[in-house]
Formats: sequence, C-alpha cells, structure tokens
Amino acid sequence: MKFETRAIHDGQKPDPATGAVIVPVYQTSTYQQEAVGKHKGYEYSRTGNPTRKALEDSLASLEEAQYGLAFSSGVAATHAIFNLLKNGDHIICGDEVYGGTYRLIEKVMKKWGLEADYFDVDDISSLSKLIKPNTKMIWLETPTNPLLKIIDISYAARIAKKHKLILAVDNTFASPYFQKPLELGAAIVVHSTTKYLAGHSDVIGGAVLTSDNKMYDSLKFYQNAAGAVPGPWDSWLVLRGIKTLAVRMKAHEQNALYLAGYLEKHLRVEKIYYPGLKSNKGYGIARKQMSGYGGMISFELKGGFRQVNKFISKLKLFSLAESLGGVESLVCYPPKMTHGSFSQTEREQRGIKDNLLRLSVGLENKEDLKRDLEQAF
Ligand code: P1T
Repeated sequence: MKFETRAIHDGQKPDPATGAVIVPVYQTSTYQQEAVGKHKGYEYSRTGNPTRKALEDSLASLEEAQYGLAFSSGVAATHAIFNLLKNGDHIICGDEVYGGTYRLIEKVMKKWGLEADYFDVDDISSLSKLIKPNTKMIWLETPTNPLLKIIDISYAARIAKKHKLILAVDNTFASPYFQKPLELGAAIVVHSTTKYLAGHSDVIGGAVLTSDNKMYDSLKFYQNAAGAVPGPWDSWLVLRGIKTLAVRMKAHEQNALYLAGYLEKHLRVEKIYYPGLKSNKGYGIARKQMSGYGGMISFELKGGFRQVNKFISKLKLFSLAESLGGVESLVCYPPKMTHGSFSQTEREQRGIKDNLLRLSVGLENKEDLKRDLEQAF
C-alpha cells in the first residue's frame, strides 16, 4: 500500500473491544491479569500501552522499518540510540546537528566515557579520516539544522558498512514522507515527533525506527529500563497528526518553494538556504535521495543583530518560537535559540552567523506569508 494509505491505517485497526474506528487513548497505568503471568500482552504502561503500540507500529510502517519505539521527546529517542554504545566507544557526528544533540554528546555522554568527533558535513570524505579502532557509530542529520545542508546518506552508509559501524540518521526535518534513510542504507532512524509527524505544535515526542533485531531488543530494553516513554494522550496526538502527514508535507513544501523563490531575489537577503533551490549546494543530492525538499528555509538578513531583531519584531504571522513542523509559521533565531548550546566560536566554525534566521513555513496562504515578510523587510 502507498504511504498515504499506510499513514491512515497501519497500526490503527478499529478497536477490537468496541469497534471504535479511532484507536482509543488507553489512559491506564496498569492492566488486570487473569492469573500470575497470564495477561493480554500488557502488564504496565511503561513497558507497553496499546495507544503507544499503535503509534510505534504506524511509525515503523512509514519508515519501512520492522520495529518502532516511541519516546517522550526527540532528545530521549536520541539518548536511547547513544545507549547502544558503551564507555570508551567513539561516535562520529555531523558538525551540524540540532544544538540539543550536540549538548547531549558533549555535556552528558562524554561524562560517561563516550568519545566523539565531528565531520564536516560540507565534505563527506572527511568522515573516513575520523574513523578509529573504537569507532562504533556515525550520526547525521539531513537536512541539517539550521542551515539545511544535505548529506549523502548512501555514501555514509557505504562507509558504515565497510567499517562495520552503525549509521543513525535524524530524519526530523524531511519526515518519512520526503526521505527514507533505512532504504538508503541507514541502520537506525530517529525523529523528534514533536515536529512534522505530530504537526500541530501541541506535543513533545520522539521515536526510533530500525529493522535490526538485536538493536531493537537492546533499544526496547532501554526504553523500559530508563522509562522515557510518551503517555497515551501524547501518543494519540502524534498518531492523529500522522494521518494527514502526506497532505501537510506537500502543502508545507509548496509554500516553502514559493517563499524561497521570493527570498532568493530579495535585496535585503544576503544568503538563502533551501535545498529545493537549484542554486543550493545540496540540491543535486537532495533530488537524488529525497522526494521533496520540505518546509524549512534559513536565510541571512543584510545587517547584523539589530536589523534581525527589528525584522522579527515586525512579523505578524510568523511567531518567534523554537520548534518547527506545525501548521502555523514560525521564525527562529538559531544563534540564541536552537543553537544556543554552541559557543560563538563553534557557531562561527559552522557558518551559523549572527544574522541568520530560520523559518518553519506553515500552511497559511502563501501570499499572506509573503506579505508578512515583505512588510517586515
Ligand atoms: O525537542 P525534541 O522533541 O526533544 O527533539 C529534539 C530534536 C531532535 N532532532 C532535531 C533535528 C531537532 O530539530 C530537534 C528539536 N529541534 C528544535 C526544537 C528546533 O527548534 O530546532
């Protein structure tokens, strides 16, 4: 079955107890057992919950994975994957990732003995040079946050295979509608379901998808042992969002393509980052590995922080906020918001300038959005 159909049906059969067409919110912490060890598959909701299970099955189907596991946030899902590693192992991570991923590696995982190096995402050949005898995992995000750079997943997968490394890909920005890392050779996919998957800026969640039995067993054990699971209501909200993912992604992209074309020519815009523009460095690989370019645009405004601040204060439809992927348009100032955990030098090294703005293009009318940007300019 095609993606749109699976998004509505997979994992979401009518409720066997009542026939309810929509998977109920099983708001329960525990389950009655007929006798010791005799139950209907559920014992305690940290270990398993039917609403969460429906979400996990649905997400697995969308990412073409055998297994799905849901977490209480994208960061919790990321942490679960890092926990496949042990003290003394080495990870190679893209040098441009969500600030919270970098913070987790630098401030939490390193404390427990994980070693990490960062490869230049503009030059994927730099990746191999960082491999050491204790390297176990490659981590990348594509499109990257916040400069929307595109990394060749198949290329990274070949390196991972050759050196027996786990390739993990954060697919949050593309969503499974536009990109399927497992089909391109990745072993694990991670999502912040907070974003496009849930799609309505009303829930925090994360997910891990894989088809590897051993890794799944280990991740499933961790999910129960560490306990960062989403509640049934949060699981239900993500599940509801998923049903419309395909139509939303198409509409996000249409609006983003329109605004990117407008911004590209604007005199107040110094540089624009959108993988769907032919002028963008990642355009060729994006065309090859994605079926669409998504709804995120970043750009540098002429001037400095003062001009940026003024521009933001004039916007009426774009709300200044962290996050992305909701139906409403947002503007974010990465240096102080999503990438505030990088030092000024670390940001400069990565080309995250003080005049950078990131737009999450929502589903409002594209002309209204353009007018909002125009009056703010
Ligand atoms: O916020 P949370 O659900 O924990 O997800 C973390 C996360 C993981 N991966 C990527 C690519 C992300 O962008 C995020 C969260 N990002 C934002 C909040 C943001 O505004 O970019």
